Amino acid sequence: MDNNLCTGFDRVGNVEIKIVMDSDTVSRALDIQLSLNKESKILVVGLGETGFSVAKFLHRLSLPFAVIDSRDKPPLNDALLADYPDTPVFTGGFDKAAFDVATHLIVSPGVSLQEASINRALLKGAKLVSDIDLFACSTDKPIAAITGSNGKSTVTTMLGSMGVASGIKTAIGGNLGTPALDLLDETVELYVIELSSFQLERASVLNAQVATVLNVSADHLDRHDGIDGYAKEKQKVFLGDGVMVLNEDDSIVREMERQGRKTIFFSTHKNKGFHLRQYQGESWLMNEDQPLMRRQELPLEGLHNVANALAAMAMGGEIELNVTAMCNALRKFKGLSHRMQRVAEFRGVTWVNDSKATNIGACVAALEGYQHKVVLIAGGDAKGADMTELVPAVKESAKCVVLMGKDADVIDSAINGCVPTYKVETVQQAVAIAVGLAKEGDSVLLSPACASIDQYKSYQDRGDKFTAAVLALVA
Ligand code: UMA
Ligand code: ADP
Repeated sequence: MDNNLCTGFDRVGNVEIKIVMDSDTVSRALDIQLSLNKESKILVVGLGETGFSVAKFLHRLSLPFAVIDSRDKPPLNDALLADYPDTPVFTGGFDKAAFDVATHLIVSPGVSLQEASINRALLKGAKLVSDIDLFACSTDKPIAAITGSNGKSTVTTMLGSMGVASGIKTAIGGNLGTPALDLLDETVELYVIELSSFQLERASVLNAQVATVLNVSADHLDRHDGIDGYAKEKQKVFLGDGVMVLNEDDSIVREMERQGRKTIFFSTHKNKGFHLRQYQGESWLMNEDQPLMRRQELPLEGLHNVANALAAMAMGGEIELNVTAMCNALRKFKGLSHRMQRVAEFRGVTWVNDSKATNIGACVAALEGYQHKVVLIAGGDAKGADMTELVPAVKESAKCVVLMGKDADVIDSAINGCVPTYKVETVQQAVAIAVGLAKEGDSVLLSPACASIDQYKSYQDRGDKFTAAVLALVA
């Protein structure tokens, strides 16, 4: 990894959380902004990566806390008890008594706020806090915050590499992987943080110097109050008074513009802000009338990745990154695994792993990137989304669809015979049947439009199994 790019510290054997500002300043900020102090009865809800990072942080500030997790054996239970054996830890359910005494709940993103015990405690006056609040109170260095239904990880990584290319010590993390609190370090000059709707839902302090909502399409509707509620949570990325970077091409995002806030737009359709247009006979990424780089220099497929690059450049400009360095970083950016990743070419058929397409928006973007018809492999847990929204892109770009997982029937009903569908149990079976369906010149695209949780450990696991099956076929 580049010396200037850090994604947190080694957890085991290095439990010290480094706080950028001195402990007294941070403690004062926590007290003023979150009423969090030594008198508080803090309950850390969830003992995964986030919960453990919060525990380390609170311990460092000598703030007493207890931890609770509904699982019998939470993943970081042993690590927590090894490092802090005196911490009260409750597992195997959300014990009501622990919630009854809590004045502050620091709730991990994977835990729904609709959980009865949490809901009750909040109604009784407990304060809801997120790890992002704690993080924001602990640094005065610039934060660039990225959210959206799709493209967060790509833009976070792009912007992180632009920071490095500009010679700035840059830390990237948040929903991307390393919890924000684990990034804190006095040498860091720029934090680039990916934020999910769950993280934002429970945040009240952020004040990013620059922030974006990349796009809004149906996702996680099983955890949010419809698309409007989901979009409202996403807007919390603009807490504070920093610069807003908005997608001109997304009607929900465009409406987020606010009077009195500096706003920069990006677009792949209109000549506005950071945009794509014909210039001297070629397609160029532009900032207003300033040419930035040729589209063909961007080594990523799909118009959505041009939008991602424009968003990252718009954000980078606001934290004064060097334009040449940003363009160079983009020229070298090879994309992330499981996102439109070419796995193999076999007998004239291209196999593509887009397992990270866990919602409709991502699958539609993938399909729209093709000039020819594809064999689409889709299905899994639809998370309550309306699958009819997938149909126009399927009609346009898929010759047939191989369906798997919990909501295969839901997608099948939505497609309603407009292209042939085939049902299978596993992604390996999907590969096996797709071999016979794809002809020379076709692509087979795993872009499930669904979460993997019903059948696989993660989207990575699903993508890895797809890749292994394809490579076995080629071998
Ligand atoms: N869980 C319980 N009981 C509990 C606590 C958690 O059953 O008491 C379950 C949750 O329902 C969930 C799992 O445990 O299925 C993990 O939840 P968590 O909150 O403990 O997760 P962390 O390990 O803290 O990881 C979280 C993010 N996970 C989620 O939002 C589910 C990670 O994003 C993130 O990288 C990490 O914090 C650091 O910031 C992952 C993710 O899947 C990549 N995010 C979703 C997405 O991108 O779509 C939002
Ligand atoms: P996120 O972190 O928001 O899930 P990723 O960068 O990991 O975003 O990409 C997730 C999925 O979304 C992949 O299938 C990818 O091809 C697709 N994707 C990436 N950027 C965009 C975009 N701007 N619009 C629509 N889909 C996108």
